[in-house]
Amino acid sequence: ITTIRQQILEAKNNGQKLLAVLLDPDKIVLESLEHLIEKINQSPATHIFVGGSIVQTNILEELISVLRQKTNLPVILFPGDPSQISPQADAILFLSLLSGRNPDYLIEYQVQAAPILKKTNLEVISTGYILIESGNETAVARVSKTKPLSRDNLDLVLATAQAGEMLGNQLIYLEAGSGAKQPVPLEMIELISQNIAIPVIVGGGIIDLQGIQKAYNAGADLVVIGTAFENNSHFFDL
Ligand code: 1GP
Repeated sequence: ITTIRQQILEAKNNGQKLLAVLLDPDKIVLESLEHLIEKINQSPATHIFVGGSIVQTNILEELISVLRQKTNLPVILFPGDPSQISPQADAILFLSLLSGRNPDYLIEYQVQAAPILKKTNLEVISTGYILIESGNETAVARVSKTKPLSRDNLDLVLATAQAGEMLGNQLIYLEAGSGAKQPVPLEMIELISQNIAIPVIVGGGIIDLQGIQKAYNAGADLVVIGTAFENNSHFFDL
């Protein structure tokens, strides 16, 4: 059996681009979920990410069980903290917030999550998570109490991504933050993707199809769309 990580790596090596729709359990109205999933199934999406900085509601399990029934797309947890683990998903991005210096998001939450994950069959995908300044304060920065890396300091972002790769991260996620004013700069995507061997995920503030294409052209292997689809379920319609 090939793992989701292997599939992402193979797609990268074949030049095939991937697209994830991010569903935030806190923003989903279960009544509208069937419609949303129908739109996702008609879209070019290859993956569904589930998570958010803070998930207060208890609809995570319900959300994933409906996803399981209504779509064949792989469901990947993208958690803000260890409370957002569901054994029903396929995989989890096991994130380390490399741009920050808050030990909770570098190791404490991972220590708390490990024994929980050991009791599930979730595929654990080690992911270096790098928050980039986006022109506004996003929830990730607020909740994690960390500062994003400057948009202009390409050297520091590259060193951070390379350190993540050396630490054994299997993916690097360049994140502008949900609802970012400005997405991750294209030259940054280009520099990072050309100088690490692992796949690069890019998300935050991408609001149109051209934005997705530009990120791909710059070297993103997987693009994440959250807010734009949340605001308009016809986002992917041609
Ligand atoms: C956030 O990268 C994702 O973690 C998606 O961001 O909501 O801005 O699309 P948006």
